[in-house]
Amino acid sequence: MTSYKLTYFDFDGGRGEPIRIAFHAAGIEFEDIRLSFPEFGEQRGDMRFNAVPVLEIDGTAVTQSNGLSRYVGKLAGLYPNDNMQALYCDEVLGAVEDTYHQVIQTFRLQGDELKTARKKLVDGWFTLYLRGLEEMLARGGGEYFADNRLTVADLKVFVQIRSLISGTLDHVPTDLVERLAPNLVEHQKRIEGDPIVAAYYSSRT
Ligand SMILES: N[C@@H](CCC(=O)N[C@@H](CS)C(=O)NCC(=O)O)C(=O)O
Repeated sequence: MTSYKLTYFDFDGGRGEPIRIAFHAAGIEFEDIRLSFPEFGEQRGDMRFNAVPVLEIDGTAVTQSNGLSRYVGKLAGLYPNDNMQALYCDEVLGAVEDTYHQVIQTFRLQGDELKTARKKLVDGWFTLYLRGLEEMLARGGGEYFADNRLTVADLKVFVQIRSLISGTLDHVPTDLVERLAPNLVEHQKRIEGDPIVAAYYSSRT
């Protein structure tokens, strides 16, 4: 039997979370290594690109969250077979990834510098991004981003919108998504209530 070991931070979000949900959906056991920030600091030097997530498949390490989401998504039946639908799915994964890059640039800032950078992000990239995502959701039929069903694209967006709504990012208003892209709030609730996703979180409690 293939062994899987996923290493990511110890929180239910970010780049690692869609991969965990997809593993659960596939019914595949995996070692869920959750590092605290100090633990990551001790180990990052040994990791390719000094970053997580890292998936070890039978001991071979593989990085890059979107590729990992696609790989586990295929095992779970959460990735489209149709080329066009797969392209839609990939477009969404890439867009969310762009957002992580934008947000991370503000992580080390403090005080007024942080406030100014986050305001710029809200008025600039987030506005563009949320509208773009809504457009892609409409293209997919309004309920899912691709293939008219749950795919890893929905998981990736769900995790990020949940984080935006929850207010974990200082100076990003919690009603931003509701104001700019209300259909994404509906989507977030739909995915949270999806039996696969709900079962995953029940298994965590
Ligand atoms: N392109 C990579 C980016 C990985 C990445 O930057 N991961 C972040 C966590 S979400 C990280 O490990 N940051 C730690 C650091 O930069 O020191 C991916 O998609 O997996």
